[in-house]
Amino acid sequence: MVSTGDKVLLGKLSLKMLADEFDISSFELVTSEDSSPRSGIKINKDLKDSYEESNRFIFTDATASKNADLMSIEVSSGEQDPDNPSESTYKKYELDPTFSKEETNYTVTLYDYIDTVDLTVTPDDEKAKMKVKTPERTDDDKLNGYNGEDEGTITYKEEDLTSGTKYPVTLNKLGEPDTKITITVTAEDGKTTKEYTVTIKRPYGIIEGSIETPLTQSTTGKYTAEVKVYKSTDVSEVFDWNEVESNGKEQLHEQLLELSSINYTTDDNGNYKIYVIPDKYDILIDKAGYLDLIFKEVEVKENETKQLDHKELFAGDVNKDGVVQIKDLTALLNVFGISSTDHEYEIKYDFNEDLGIQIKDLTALLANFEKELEIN
Ligand SMILES: [Ca+2]
Ligand SMILES: [Ca+2]
Repeated sequence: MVSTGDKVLLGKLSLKMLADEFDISSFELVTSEDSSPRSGIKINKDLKDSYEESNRFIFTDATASKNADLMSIEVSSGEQDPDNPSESTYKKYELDPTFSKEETNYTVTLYDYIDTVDLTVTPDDEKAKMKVKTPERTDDDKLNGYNGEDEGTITYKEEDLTSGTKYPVTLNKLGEPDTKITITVTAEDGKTTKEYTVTIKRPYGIIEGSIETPLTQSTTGKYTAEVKVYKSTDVSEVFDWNEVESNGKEQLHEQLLELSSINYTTDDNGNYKIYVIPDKYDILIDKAGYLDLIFKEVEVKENETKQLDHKELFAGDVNKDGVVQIKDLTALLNVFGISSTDHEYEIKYDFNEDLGIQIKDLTALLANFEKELEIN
């Protein structure tokens, strides 16, 4: 209602909002704070209140915020231990580029042997809602929908993301495509959205090789062994390869088993193909009853395949001290003639894996007598 000071009705003022994203029901007339002369026009807001002190009115937009920005994205692993900082396993990974609200695409390059990272995201407006999409894995830990070639077929799961709370993301394995994380922010208005992506890259190289154990050829038809991969820096903290020759190899097997390693088993044909983070590695090929085979200081570069020589494994080192000797012979003779049903039977005596410990095993041991483990 627009009227003069003495309450003569001049007319009605109606306002129409042309943009539909405003909720007009929550609009309000607010007097301006500048000291313009009085207009002499009084506007009745309702029966009790009226405006007449100002010549200007402002509509306030009391509708929901359109802010769909993020305030921070953090990718980390491990836990912080505030009571004991030295015990903290927490590690924060750098985003490239550094976070800013305007930049929506980030990359993290990860050089750690970990399976998951934590994603902690905070929206700029606490009333905004967030969802996160991450690659889906199958029950047998495969990248769902991935056929080994086309990344477009990978399926993603979407879940709500809570502000400032760690969200665990299972990483794609070394050799698999990059892990793509998409965060969708929906502003308070429920309409304005913004998408941020974080791509986690895991540089890798490949160690490939093969072994054979001719003794098992005619029995199981398989060549299998354990392949243990050690970081050379971890090994060098315990011993120096240059001193192994002079200091003896008796303890080598035990020392290596005490260190943390990445463990694989060859396929039935003795082949192995291992995805590793670019670094220098020592590799132990271990088969019960057989002499160890070692490749030391194998340097693996990004996107390169390090091909290790095809090797035969030699039977007879029952006690795993790096040489086939009288100790192994004595151990074998102690169980000579038994079969796999006997409680004393162990595969380490049964070099040809035919489930009996007999002349074939003894012959193999004697054929390799005084042979030593091989370091390449
Ligand atoms: Ca031995
Ligand atoms: Ca046998």
